[in-house]
Amino acid sequence: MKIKLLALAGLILLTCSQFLPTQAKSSIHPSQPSTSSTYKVYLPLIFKSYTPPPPDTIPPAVITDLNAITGSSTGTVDLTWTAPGNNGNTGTAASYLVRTSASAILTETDWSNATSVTSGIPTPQVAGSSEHMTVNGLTPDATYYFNVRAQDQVPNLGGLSNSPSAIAFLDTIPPAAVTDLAATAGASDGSVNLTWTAPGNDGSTGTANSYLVRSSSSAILTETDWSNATPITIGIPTPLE
Ligand SMILES: [Ca+2]
Ligand SMILES: [Ca+2]
Repeated sequence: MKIKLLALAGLILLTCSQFLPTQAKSSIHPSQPSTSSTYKVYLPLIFKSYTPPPPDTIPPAVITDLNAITGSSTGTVDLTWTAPGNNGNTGTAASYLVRTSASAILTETDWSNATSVTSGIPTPQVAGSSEHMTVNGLTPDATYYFNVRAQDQVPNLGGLSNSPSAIAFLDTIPPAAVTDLAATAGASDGSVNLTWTAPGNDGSTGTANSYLVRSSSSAILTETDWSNATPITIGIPTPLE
């Protein structure tokens, strides 16, 4: 197709050149000697008017489906919403602003008084996409309200979203009890080796945060025994999975 078009363009050029004045022919075929003492070159003049694009005055659309649910790790809430666009619901916004408060964020004054969420905010996807983020560092078991609005590159700021609430995740499930603790004489004077199987964060699932180890001259079988035992502070490993 490209070769055919080139051939056609060449044919038109040759055909047209038959009707051009001699000087013009010379400009098309510079290898041919000019018949005139004055060599004129005819240059096509292209008048190109430049109109700057109109300024962007259209903000992203209001987010109307913000959803907040309790997260899955300590002090978190998960937010989801549908991405607005750069202009209403068209295109892609430049960034999101997320704020949280102990009460609903329904007015610009509420927004001004709310706390900015600064980490975990996603980069906007094209309008209509599903957005998700986890808000971290919240007080477990406390209720938080949220508001998310988008802005474009100008920035034109979108309006306030709906303001749902959720309770920050509180972990109420302790690690499982260690049931296979074994103690053997250590290799050096005054040392004992302890071995056990790691429990999880929730029962036997996940990874615990830390271990507490205590010793006593008698068996530690009850919470009272535990209270009276001596904490060991050196050599305690970080829990494994
Ligand atoms: Ca815009
Ligand atoms: Ca847990």
